[in-house]
Order: sequence, then structure tokens, then C-alpha cells
Amino acid sequence: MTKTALISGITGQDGSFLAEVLLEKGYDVYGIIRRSSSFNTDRIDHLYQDPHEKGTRLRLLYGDLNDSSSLNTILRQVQPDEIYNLGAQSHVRVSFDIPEYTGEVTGLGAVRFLEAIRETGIKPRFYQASSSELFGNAFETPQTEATPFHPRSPYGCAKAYAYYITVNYRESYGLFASNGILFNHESERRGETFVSRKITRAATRIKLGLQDKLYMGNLDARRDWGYARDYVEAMWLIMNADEPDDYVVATGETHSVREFLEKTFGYLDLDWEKYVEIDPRYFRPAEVDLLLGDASKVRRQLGWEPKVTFDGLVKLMTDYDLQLAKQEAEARELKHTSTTNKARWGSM
Ligand code: NAP
Ligand code: F7E
Repeated sequence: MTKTALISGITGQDGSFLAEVLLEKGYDVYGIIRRSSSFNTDRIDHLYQDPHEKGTRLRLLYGDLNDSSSLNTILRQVQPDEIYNLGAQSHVRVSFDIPEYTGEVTGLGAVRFLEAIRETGIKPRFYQASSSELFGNAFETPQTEATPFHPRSPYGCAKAYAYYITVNYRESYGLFASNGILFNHESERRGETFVSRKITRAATRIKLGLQDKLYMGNLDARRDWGYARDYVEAMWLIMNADEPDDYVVATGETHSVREFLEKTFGYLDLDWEKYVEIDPRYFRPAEVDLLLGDASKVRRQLGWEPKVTFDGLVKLMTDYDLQLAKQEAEARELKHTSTTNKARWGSM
């Protein structure tokens, strides 16, 4: 029988990859989108057909993690077998500027979903997008499912609430509710203000003369960076395990932001030190210095393996952004030519 999945955060990096993977596996997929004054479905436009077209398996519904009644209505309408709660205000630096809002969406959003499950009486499985930011100022390295939490930002604190409420609803009401504690994962679809994409976008634009400088924050921070497409496979495995449980998902390698810069600029035959300047605006009130995950449990129990290495990740993101930069350069050239032509014709 065809399974139905509901994804919050479908317009985001992970939501778009997950929708792709679930459609490939034969699911009917519903995504929750927010009303926005401009289109925000770029990452899923290639998957979306005319909703009136027969056989369409991806449908989008308006809703918001801050609006319980929209979640209840959607659950009644969709009756999903699986709910992936990926929606969040997901930017750590920004969470210091809008802590209360981050708590509402990223933290309380999870309990709104869990309560909607109870109120509607349907029995879907539930996946909570938990984060390595829970470990924060980590008590031990590498971090496992047993490592105590010490979040360092309003985002991390909100994710801690969402993590524990998911465990609590599993223990209290017997829901199939699991946490994937995912370490940083990036891709060509990563938001442009996260450090990996900020670097690959800037380096490729610098290479083509579209930008002069790149302003950065703390270059010493270390992260366990993987590829997002690999990580959404882990989400599906966690959702389809025999029992609900919590799993760390990581590569088991850590690299500094400085190394990310060296690799990206090096790949483009550029010396990063000539272009990068430090801007204290990008420092955080409290930093997470070192993250390194031990994903033995998900590897052993669910057979998950990351396929893309750190070098492979830098290369694929840089290749993609180089194409974007070339398109931008060509568009500028065209505009320049047409302005020059206009000026010439104007004098005739
Ligand atoms: P992302 O690209 O920032 O996407 C976030 C998604 O949440 C977007 O679709 C966004 O919609 C949606 N959203 C924001 N506020 C919402 C609200 N009030 N109601 C409903 N939806 C809302 O994040 P991502 O990188 O794909 O990450 C997916 C999830 O995994 C997030 O929960 C994130 O915190 C978590 N996580 C990410 C990583 C990582 O390294 N990427 C690691 C661990 C955990 P709009 O498009 O309308 O803004
Ligand atoms: O920062 C440092 C910054 O913003 C990584 C989210 O997906 O992963 C992400 O959170 C590191 C930090 O990701 C700049 O200080 C230096 O130490 O790419 P980021 P994040 O904060 O690790 C976790 C797992 C999530 O769950 C989150 O949702 O890079 N850094 N200079 C900088 N960071 C940014 N953004 N910009 C800089 O200029």
C-alpha cells in the first residue's frame, strides 16, 4: 500500500532532499509551506506538478508551526503514516537576535505537532530533526547518544526542548517518535548564510571577479560536516526502524572553518588569506568550538553510511556555485552590452 508522508520544512535544504527521496521510494508526499510575499519553493519546484494534474504525488498545504489549528487541520486531512518535523528557525547566530520566536517555532513547534497527533487520534510515526547543537560546549569528544547536552544558543535550547518532548511523548503515550541528532550537513541547496555555502558562494564569485572580499567570524570553530542527501537517508532509516529511538548521525571527521576556506579557495587556485577579513559581527555571544560525532549506533543498527567525504562535499558545492557565478557574470555582460548598445544608438 502507498505510504503517505507529511514534511514540515519542505522548502528548506533537508525538506527538499527528503521529498525527493520519499517520492523515489513511492510515497505520496505532503509538505507544509508558509505564506510568503515572494516565492520560496525554489528547492522543490523541480518536484512539483500542477496540483490538478492526475497522479501528482507531491502536494503543498499552507500551515505554520506557530499555528496549532493549522497542524490539526492538516493532520485530519492528510492522515499521514509518517511525519518528519524539519521546520525550524534554524540559524544559530540569528537565534540570538530572535530568541523568543526561535523558541516558539523550533521548540514548541514539536509539541504542537505531537499534541495534534494525540488530539486527532491518528497513529503516524514522528521524526524530530534534532541537532548536534544540543551538545554545544560538549562534555566529551566524540559525542554519542549518551553524551550530556550543554546547548550554547537559543536555537540549541529550543532544540533541547523539542528533543525531550519527543522522548516524553514516546514514553508517555507510546508514540513511535524518534530523534535524529544530526551533525552539520551541507549541500548545493544550503542556505547562503551558513558558513559552508557562504564560503563556496564567495570564493566562486571572487574567482570570476564578481566580489573582492569575504567577511567571516570565528575561523577556529570545528564541525563534523556531511552531505545533506546522505543525511535524509538516515532520517528515513530512523523512521522505518523496528522501534522508535534516538540516533546520532555524523561522519566521524571534524574540520575547522579555516580548513573549509583553504580547501575551497585552493580548489579554485586562490589563496584565501588574500581575500578573507574578520568581521566581529559574525562572532556569536557563545560559540560551539568543537563538534565530532560518533555514529556507530546508526551504522550498526540501521546500516547507514555516509557516501560523500569532506573533500567531495567542498568540490560538489564549489562546482555548483561556480556555475551560478558564471551565469551571473554572463547576465552582467549581457546587461553591459545592451546598455552600451543603447548608448551607441542613442548618439545616432
Ligand atoms: P532550513 O534550510 O533553514 O529549512 C528550514 C525550513 O523550516 C524551511 O522550509 C522553512 O520555511 C521552515 N520553517 C521556518 N519557520 C517555520 C514555521 N514557523 N512554520 C513552518 N515551517 C517553518 O533548514 P535545514 O538545514 O533544511 O534543516 C532542517 C531541520 O534540521 C531544521 O529543523 C534544522 O534545525 C535541523 N538541523 C539541521 C542541520 C543542518 O546542518 N542542516 C543539522 C541538524 C539539525 P521557509 O522556506 O518558509 O523559511
Ligand atoms: O556555522 C562559524 C560559526 O552557521 C558553523 C545549522 O544548520 O548546524 C548549523 O549550525 C561555524 C560556527 O552552522 C562565520 O561561528 C565563522 O562556529 O554554518 P553555521 P552552525 O551554527 O554550526 C547545526 C548542526 C544546526 O542544527 C543548525 O540548524 O562557522 N563561522 N564565520 C561562521 N558562521 C556563519 N554562519 N557565518 C560566518 O561568517
